[in-house]
Amino acid sequence: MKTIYSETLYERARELMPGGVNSPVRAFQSVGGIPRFIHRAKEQYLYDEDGNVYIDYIGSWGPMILGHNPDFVIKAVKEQLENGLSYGIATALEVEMAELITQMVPCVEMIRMVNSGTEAVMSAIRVARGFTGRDKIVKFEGCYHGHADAMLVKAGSGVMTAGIPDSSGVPKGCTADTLSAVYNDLDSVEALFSKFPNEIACVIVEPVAANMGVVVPQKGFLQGLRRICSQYHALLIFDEVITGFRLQADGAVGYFNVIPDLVTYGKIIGGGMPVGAYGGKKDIMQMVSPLGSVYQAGTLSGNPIAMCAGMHQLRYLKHHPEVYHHIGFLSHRLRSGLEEIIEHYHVPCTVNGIGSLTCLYFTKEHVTNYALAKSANTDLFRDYFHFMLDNGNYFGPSQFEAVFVSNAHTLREIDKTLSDADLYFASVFGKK
Ligand code: KE4
Repeated sequence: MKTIYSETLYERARELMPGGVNSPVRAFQSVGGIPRFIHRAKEQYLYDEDGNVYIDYIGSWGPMILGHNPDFVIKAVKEQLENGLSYGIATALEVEMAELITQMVPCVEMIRMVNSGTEAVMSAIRVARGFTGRDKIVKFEGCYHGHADAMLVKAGSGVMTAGIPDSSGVPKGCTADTLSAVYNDLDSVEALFSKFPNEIACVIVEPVAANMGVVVPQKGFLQGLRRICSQYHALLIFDEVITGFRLQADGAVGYFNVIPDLVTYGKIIGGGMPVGAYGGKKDIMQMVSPLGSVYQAGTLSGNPIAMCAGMHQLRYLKHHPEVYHHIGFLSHRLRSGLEEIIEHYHVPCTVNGIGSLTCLYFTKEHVTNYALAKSANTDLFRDYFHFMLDNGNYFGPSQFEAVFVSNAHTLREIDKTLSDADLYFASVFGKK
């Protein structure tokens, strides 16, 4: 595959940006090789600067649930552009967006728009601390909640990919109140509450842990977190930056039927534009400035172009539940096809997934938490990743990221990807 333009761009980029990228996972650090610089995207396909075409299994890490550039979203954004890019003043679009999200997820009674998932989580944590008057927070090893200081403790995603369980530059004081528990292990949560019964402001959890690959909550896990938080008067925060509006229209809240006190969003609600949000029970959200004493602000929060793109995508999801059937069906096909292949060639892999989120782990272990995810053979993953990339399948360049399927994908792409995977495993593990 020709990659000369990507190589040239990467050389220039590395002189100007740390690692040549604006977000670490894009740098191919754990898989090596040249990141393919994308020129454009449409529906389920990416087109790089060298003219290569790829099936997109990254989808901008979740936002592009309908595929790239749905015509109706682009049309609406083009029209909105004529009205201006940003005002820093209240708009009807923000009211309509707030009405839409609170209608789609009724436990979100009040919401605040921000500009990223990180900002949403950072703000929700501050609100939980302000509302409870407590300082400690509980997160789970391997879960990633953005790069706010307090969250960079045994985080997932790029932090896990880089193998740095914590980050330098984060003063001890910033993480002193961040307690880590083990995903799918309620005892590890109970132990923290027994030790600090009146000091924990909140438990924040990815309802599906999609930043250490894809780890699905075991039966009763989320319900258990709800029970423990209620028992100790701590808030339960669902970080739905990935699962929100992806598992189904009302996200993990509806899918698992567990009601958190606060929910954070990102990705899908921006339709590809920089958007995050946090919301929940009105009495909690009324803590937020200018109404309450918890300060939070943002120049471009509720930006009209971002609201327009996000709202049109959300409206489509609200009125077309068949999207979830389609992306779930294709993802199930991908997972069962991969399982058939790894079984046939006796490959040391397992497949996790739920809805349109999938992960092929290069370990025989059934991955239910961070320690098991870390047992994956990242060298094997690297070899598989490049074979698939060179054959036109653009997966996330890390064993610890999810595979995203969009409504634009069809059986044709899934079957092509499976046939490429079959070729790879046959070449490495022997003929069928
Ligand atoms: P952002 O600040 O990147 O918009 O959102 C942070 C965040 C918060 N919570 C969850 C559950 C998330 O998955 C994320 C960000 N996800 C990663 C993908 N694993 C973003 C990709 C990247 O860092 O480039």
